[in-house]
Amino acid sequence: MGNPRKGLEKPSPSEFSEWFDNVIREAQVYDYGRYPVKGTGVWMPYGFSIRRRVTDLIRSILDDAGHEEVLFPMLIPEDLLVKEEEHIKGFRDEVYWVTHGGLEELDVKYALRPTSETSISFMESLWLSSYKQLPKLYYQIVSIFRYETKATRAMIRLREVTTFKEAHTAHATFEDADRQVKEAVGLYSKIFDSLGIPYTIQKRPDWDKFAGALYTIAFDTIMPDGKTLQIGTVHHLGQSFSKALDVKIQLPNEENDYVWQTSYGISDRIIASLIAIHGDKRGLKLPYSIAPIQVILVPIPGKSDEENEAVKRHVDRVMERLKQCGVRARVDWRDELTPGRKFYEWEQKGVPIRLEIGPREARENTVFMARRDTLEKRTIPLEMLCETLEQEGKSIDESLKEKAWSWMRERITRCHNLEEARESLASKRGIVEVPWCGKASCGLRMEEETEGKTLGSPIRVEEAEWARGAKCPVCGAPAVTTMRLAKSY
Ligand code: A5A
Ligand code: ZN
Repeated sequence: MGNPRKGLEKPSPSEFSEWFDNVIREAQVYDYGRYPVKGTGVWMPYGFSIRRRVTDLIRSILDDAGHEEVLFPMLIPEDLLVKEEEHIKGFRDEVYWVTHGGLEELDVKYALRPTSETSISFMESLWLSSYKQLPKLYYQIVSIFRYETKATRAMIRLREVTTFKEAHTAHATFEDADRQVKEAVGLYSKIFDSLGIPYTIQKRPDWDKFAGALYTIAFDTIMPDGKTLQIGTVHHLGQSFSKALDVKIQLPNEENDYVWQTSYGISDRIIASLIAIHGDKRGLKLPYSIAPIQVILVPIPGKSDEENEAVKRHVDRVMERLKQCGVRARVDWRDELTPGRKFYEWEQKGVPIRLEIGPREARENTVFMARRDTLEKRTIPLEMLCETLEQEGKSIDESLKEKAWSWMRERITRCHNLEEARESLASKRGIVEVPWCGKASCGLRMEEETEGKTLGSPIRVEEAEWARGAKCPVCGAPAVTTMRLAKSY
C-alpha cells in the first residue's frame, strides 16, 4: 500500500502549467488546444455544470445589488467602435473583423465585440434622458473576442472569452460613479470569497489602466506557479464614452450633461483560479457550496445477490434522504469499474464528499464518508446524515478558503530596496511591495529594475501603512503608498 495521503499536495511551481492543462481535460472540464482555432476551448458537460454554478452565483449577487441582465449584439460596426479615441487605440491590435457577408464585401465592417462599452453606450444614448432614470446598472454574460498575441492559455488567455461578465453602469455625477466603483469592489470581493479565491486589490498605475478609463481597480491572485493573475477589474470611465456616444441626460437643475459611467468585468479566469488554487495532485477540489455534485455515492458490491440487493435498497434510502435535505448527490452504478477506479475519478473531478455504501453499511444503517480535501474518513448513522453533511460542507469550504489565503499571504513580501525586490521575484515570485513616492517615473523604474510588472497600490490605505515615511527606493523621497510588483500572466 502506498501512502494513503499521497497527492494531497499542490503541484509545484514548475509542474503547475502541465498539471493544469492535464487536469482540466482529464476531469472532463474543458478541452483546450484541440479544436482547430487557436485560443478557443470547449466546455465539456462536467465543466459546463461548474461554469453554470459560478455564473449563477455571479447573477444572484449582481441581481441582489440592483443590476439588470441584458443581451447585446455581438457585432459592433466600425464607426461605433472607433468613436472613443483612447479605447480604440488600446484595442486596435486585438479586434477581429467581419468584412464579408457571403461574397459581398461589407460597406462598414463589423467588429466581434472585444468588450461592449461602445455598443451599450450607443443604446443608452437612446434610452436615457433624465437623471431620474439613474443610476442604471446593466450586465451581460457573453462571449467576447480578442486577438491576443501573448501566449494563449486555457481559460486564462483566450481569444474567445466565453464567460465574460461585463457590467456597465450610468450615473448622474462623478461621485456616484465613484461610489459604484466601491460597491463593485465589494460585490467582486463577495463573489471571490464565496469561492474561497484569495486576492489583493490595487489601483492600477495610470500606464496600465483600461483603454478609455479614468482609473482601474484590479483584483489579482497568485497562481501555484507564483505568477499573479488578474481575475477582475473595475473601471471608472468618467465621461469618455458618454461624450463620444452622446449619452446625455437632464439634471435636477434642468441643465443637460453627459452621464458618468463605470464598467467591471470578470471572465473564465475565475474558474481557472477556482481549479488552480484549491486543486492538488489528485485533481480538482471544489468547495461544497459550488460543486455541481456535492456528494458521490459509490456502492460497494457484496459477496452474494442477497447482499447486493441489500446494498441497492440502502443506496435508495440514502438518496431519498439526500433529496429531502437538498443535497446535490449522484450514485455511480457503473458495473464495469471497480470502486477504487471510481474513487479515483471522482477525486479528480473534485467532488467534496464520497459515501461508500456496502453490505456492512446496509446492515448497520450507516454510510462511510470520505472528505476529498483531507481524505478524512468516518462512519455516520443514516439519521445523522443531513446535519453531518451540512457541517462537513461548511468545514470544507472554510478550510479550502483558509488554506488558500494563508498560502497567498506567505507569498507577499515587503522589500525596502529594488535589489531585494528583484531577488525575491526571481527566487520565489509572488508579490513584492516596495515603498513608493507615487511618481510615475519611479514606478516605471521599479518595473525595469525588478523585472516585475507593476500591479499598483493597495486601495486600502492601512495595507500601505508600513511604508509611510520610508524612502522611495528610486528617488529617496518619502513614500506615500506602496507599489506591488509581480511576475504576472
Ligand atoms: N469592459 C471592461 C469591464 C473590460 O473589458 N475590462 S478588462 O479588459 O479588464 O477585462 C475584464 C477581465 O476579463 C480582466 O480583468 C481579466 O480578468 C479578464 N480577461 C481579459 N482578457 C482576457 C482573455 N483574453 N482571456 C481570459 N480572460 C480575460
Ligand atoms: Zn520616487
